[in-house]
Amino acid sequence: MRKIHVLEAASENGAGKRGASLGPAAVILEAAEQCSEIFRGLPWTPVPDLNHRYDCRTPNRHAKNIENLSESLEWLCDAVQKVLDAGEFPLIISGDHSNAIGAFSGVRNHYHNERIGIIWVDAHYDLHSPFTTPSGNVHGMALNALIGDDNLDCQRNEPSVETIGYWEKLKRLGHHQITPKLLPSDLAFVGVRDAEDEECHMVNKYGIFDMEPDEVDEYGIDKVIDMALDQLKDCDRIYVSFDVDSQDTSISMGTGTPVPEGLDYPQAVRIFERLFHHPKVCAFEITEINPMLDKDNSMAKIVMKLLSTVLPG
Ligand SMILES: [Mn+2]
Repeated sequence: MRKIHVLEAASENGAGKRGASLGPAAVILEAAEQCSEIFRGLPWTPVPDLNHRYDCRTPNRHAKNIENLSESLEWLCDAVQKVLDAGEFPLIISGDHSNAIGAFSGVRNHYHNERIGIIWVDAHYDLHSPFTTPSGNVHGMALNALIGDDNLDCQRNEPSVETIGYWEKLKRLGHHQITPKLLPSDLAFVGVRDAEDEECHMVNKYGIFDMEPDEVDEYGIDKVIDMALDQLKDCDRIYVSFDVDSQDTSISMGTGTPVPEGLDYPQAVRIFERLFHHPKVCAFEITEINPMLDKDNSMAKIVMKLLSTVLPG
């Protein structure tokens, strides 16, 4: 049994709405409320963030608050690497999805000679760049930063020199400033159903593995997981990122960008059961829980139930 180390990464500088920084706290609160034992005895490390510097008048309107992210995600990168260096398994409970840039960079630092893929369970592709984003929210750019393709075929914005400088720094996070960090062939999407044309262009250009919720219903979740693992069969390691908005809005609205017709609860359970302890999976992220947008902390309750299926206690 691997030794799990929880990293609380509360940065929400990449989100369009406030409150995702409270997601990790909402999960802790729920564990206490339920007298749950699942976190008892697990090392739990909070990672510093720069949420106090969030500025709604950020000068970087095509990558809002990237000036904070390019700095704070270095701490998460280092934290993930240290956990892996210690032989432990990082369970990252993060604020918004831009944290994946820091976390994956830390995985890349540790496994520097290995091929690392990603299973991205989400309602969104998060493949925008400052050159294509309609919102300027960096949580919608996480995978673009890792793939390192600015998607200039679909350029619609003229980011400032300052913004481009920070963006390049984010793409080069980690040792040796490596970019790209991820091959598009080593990425598998599950659950995406809310995408913009610019992102679809990249998915089509690279032929990225992509299973929408209706296809998950059609094939069955186990078959979809088999197919995703087969797509990543040449990878030595796999990073799993579970955005809670992959789930249907009937489960909870406690997330920044809820989208109807998502994954159902049994499908989410299978994703945890099949992937959390999979020998190739080297880190697992849960993200975008926003109790400010929730009722009765229901999303954190769902996350607790999902974690209970894979953590002892
Ligand atoms: Mn999402």
